[in-house]
Amino acid sequence: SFFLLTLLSCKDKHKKDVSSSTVENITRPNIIYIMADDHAAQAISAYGHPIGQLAPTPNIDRLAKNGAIFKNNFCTNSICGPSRAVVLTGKHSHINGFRMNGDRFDGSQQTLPKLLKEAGYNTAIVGKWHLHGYPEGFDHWNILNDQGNYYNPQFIKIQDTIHINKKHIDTTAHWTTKLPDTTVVKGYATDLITDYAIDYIDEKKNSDQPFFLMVHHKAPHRNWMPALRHVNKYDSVQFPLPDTYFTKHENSTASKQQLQTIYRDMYEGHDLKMTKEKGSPELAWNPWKTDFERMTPEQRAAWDKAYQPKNDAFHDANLSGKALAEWKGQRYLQEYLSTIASVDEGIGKILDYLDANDLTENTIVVYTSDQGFYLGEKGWFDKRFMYEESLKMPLLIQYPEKIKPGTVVEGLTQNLDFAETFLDFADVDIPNDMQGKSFAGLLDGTENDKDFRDAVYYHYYDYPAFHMVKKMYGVRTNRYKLIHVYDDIDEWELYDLQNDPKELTNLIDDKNYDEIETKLRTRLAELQEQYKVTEKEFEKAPKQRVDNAYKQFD
Ligand code: SGN
Ligand code: CA
Repeated sequence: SFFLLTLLSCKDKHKKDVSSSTVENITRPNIIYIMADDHAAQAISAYGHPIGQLAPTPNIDRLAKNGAIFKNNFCTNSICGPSRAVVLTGKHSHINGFRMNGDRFDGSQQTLPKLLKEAGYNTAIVGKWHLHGYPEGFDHWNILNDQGNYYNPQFIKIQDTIHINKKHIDTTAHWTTKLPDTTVVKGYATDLITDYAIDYIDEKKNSDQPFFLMVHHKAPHRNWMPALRHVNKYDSVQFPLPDTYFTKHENSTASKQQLQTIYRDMYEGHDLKMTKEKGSPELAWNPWKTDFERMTPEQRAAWDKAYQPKNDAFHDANLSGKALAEWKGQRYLQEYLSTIASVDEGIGKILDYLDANDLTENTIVVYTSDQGFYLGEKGWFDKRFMYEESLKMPLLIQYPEKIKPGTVVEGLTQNLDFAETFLDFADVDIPNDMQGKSFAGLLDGTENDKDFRDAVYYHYYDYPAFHMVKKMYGVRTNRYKLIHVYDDIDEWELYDLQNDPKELTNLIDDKNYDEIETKLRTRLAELQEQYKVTEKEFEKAPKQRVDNAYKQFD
């Protein structure tokens, strides 16, 4: 009767008769959605960037080899919680209600896991949640509190809500809420999340129900702490710093006023693991003590042993100015990339497990990141901007039944399309109010890259906040990008990605581009109408808040 109800509620496209429903359910694909946090495409070797070549990710690359790699996949709003909310709902931030980190996700709304569950899937999430409140629509969950920690992190399980429910523990407010010590799990976050994922698959592998599993890593989010087995992994590798590492951002006020420049805004202890002086393990500027203090004495000793020689060598070198800025860029890349090493190993473990258990053929495996990330381009770390490094999300998908090995997708896809695509593959109706569209046709070769989408819409709201990246929205086509930066400034930026892929020359005042600008403005207005963006979305923050935030974060 459960399936009967489900089938009766299906509207059109995929009508099935009841007698075949159980059979259909068995052949529905499992879906494993693996999402890292802040993993830049530049740091995945399959994408071909020089940094990725020096820090290969052979296991993530397996997905490209066995399946598809997406070259033009974009987020709608380059920040953690909002990206996750878009993936869950298939709707832009202003519709799903989660515009910026710190908002509360309305769990009562329609979501991908709920739709899959209704259609007969078993649904689960392990790892980072970061949406405030508890996951809804999942049969099983085991999530990090808030951002989570790399070492001995705290996990909250679906069962824990029963135990600690009366206290109403807000999963995101770990700095104000003390979770019970029983939630601390000894180990390294990436490895634990991988193990939890495999435990879940192991439990479900013989069931008649297909499963949908979201595996959300904390890594490689700031403060980039590698596993102990990787702490010296890239010590002797010189990574190429981008040639824009010292650019001045002449014609972008938002770029000039951001606070995410490696050599100016990173915390020397917390981020770069630099020490106060030679011979001492005591960290330089380390405002959030909890990342290191939670390590066991054994972990901390192993960590210090690995870092001491390289930190002492730094003190001996006595660097300053440009050389110091370059050293910091180098140290940042070493930390960031060695943190990714365990993510890649985890993907390998999951793929091997699927192979060994005959699950590969009928399982969709997705690898992506909640947004892109800066690896020193323009001097930056973090994301938020509508420029390519932060706008682009890596995306690789393997599904032997439907996707030919070595498929390259050039079409303009978005995280807005993920829910629709998975529903499509699962043969479940896609609700009309979802705003993206299934790109399944790009994967099985029935649709053309060029015809898929001509322009993507972007809207970032999180200002004033950490890193002080101003509010902006805009449109990106195959070749051009038009951005409106607003709030305490009112500035337009226009880039020709073909002639200026690094987005260094704002063409907004260039007469030769007047016609292109007009067309882009029209397309932007159309998209805002299509996606139901109203005046409310352009509200400014009170000036006092902006001023205070600059003082707080600088
Ligand atoms: C933390 C980081 C920021 C980062 C935000 C949002 N600082 O506040 O650098 O931009 O998270 O990241 S930290 O020192 O606390 O690590 S997001 O991925 O969750 O959106
Ligand atoms: Ca993120």
